Amino acid sequence: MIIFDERRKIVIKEHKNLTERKNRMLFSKNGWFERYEYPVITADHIPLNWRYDFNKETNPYFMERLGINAVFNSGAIEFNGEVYLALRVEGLDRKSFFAIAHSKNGIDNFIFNDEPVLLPETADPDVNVYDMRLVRHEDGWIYGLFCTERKDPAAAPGDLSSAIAQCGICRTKDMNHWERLPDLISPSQQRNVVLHPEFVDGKYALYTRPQDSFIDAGSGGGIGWALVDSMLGAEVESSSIVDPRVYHTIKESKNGQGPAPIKTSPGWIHLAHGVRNTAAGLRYVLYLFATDNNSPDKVICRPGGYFIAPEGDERTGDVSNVVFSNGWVCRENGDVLIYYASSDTRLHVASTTVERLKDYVFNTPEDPLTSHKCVAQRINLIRENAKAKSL
Ligand code: M1P
Repeated sequence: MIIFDERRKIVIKEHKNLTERKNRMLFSKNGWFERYEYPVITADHIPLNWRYDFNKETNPYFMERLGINAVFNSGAIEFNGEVYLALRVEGLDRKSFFAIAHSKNGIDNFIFNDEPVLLPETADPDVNVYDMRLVRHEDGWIYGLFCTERKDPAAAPGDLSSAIAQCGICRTKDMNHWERLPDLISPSQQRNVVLHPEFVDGKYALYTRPQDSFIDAGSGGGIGWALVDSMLGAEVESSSIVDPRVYHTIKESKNGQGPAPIKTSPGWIHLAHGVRNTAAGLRYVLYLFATDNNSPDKVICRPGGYFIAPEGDERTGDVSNVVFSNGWVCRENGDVLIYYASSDTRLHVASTTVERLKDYVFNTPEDPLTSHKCVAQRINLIRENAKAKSL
């Protein structure tokens, strides 16, 4: 019993220190956004009663019974004046689920709902669910679109990896009770499906990411766009490409819409992830682009290169060299909090403002696609700087 009491005391104290720790903004060299000293949520932040058995009789060594492996790709929304996250929490058993946590400043002191989300199932139960995008739609509901994964029924005997990815849909009014709607019907597998917050031509609009197989985008050309009549049985009948994959860029292998875009006066600002292949495996970075306010599927500006790439400790984890984002929040005063995960392991926040995002998006030159043109672009900057008095 001594072990139970001693360990319990230490574990509780350490958890309190971690979850009540203030976060600190770091200086930004590029000026686009600020990183923070600590990740906002890690596996260690998960409430202790979700992991330990607190009964002395059944757990004399005060052991963890249901450990957590990682907390990463999280949806985000402002609700009742606070930032709410729909966290992707992964148990040691590799199954992901959603947990809701909220914070006043969105930077630290997140408080978890009492229990994780027990997402209702459809007639075809999900094996794994992850990467929820939260969107307050103008129809009055908060939607959560996520990836639902099931074993591929056509997999050859012995193939225990092939899976089918599709978009699951749920909605809520209070961030506590979730109604499950039918999964998206689509001619191809889908991941990274995001609901646009406004009706377009009287229809619900979806950013899609058609893919030929579970991992490879294959002939899936990039971030897609589809209009559907209803979210109660949404079906993609035809789609077009908003932002294509491009040879020898940061989005050569795959890309995908991050959270829903933010509406600004020159256009919708989008955050997306781009993937390229390397000898060390896939590298995921985040990039921005803008689309027309009246036609959110028409790109009007494409700053070249990445906006956030994994840095320092972010570069290592379960799936190294990855940053991924499916949540950001634009607050009333124009502050923007970007929730990005590193290496499928932990969740970070970066802060910026709508004004800075607009400056970045509309003033960063587009990728000219060849080394020669990139050098010409840089020489132009150098020569303009020679005329500037501040160098
Ligand atoms: O492991 C990196 C990411 O891989 C997938 O993203 P995408 O479908 O674009 O390749 C997702 O499984 C994502 O959750 C994960 O972070």
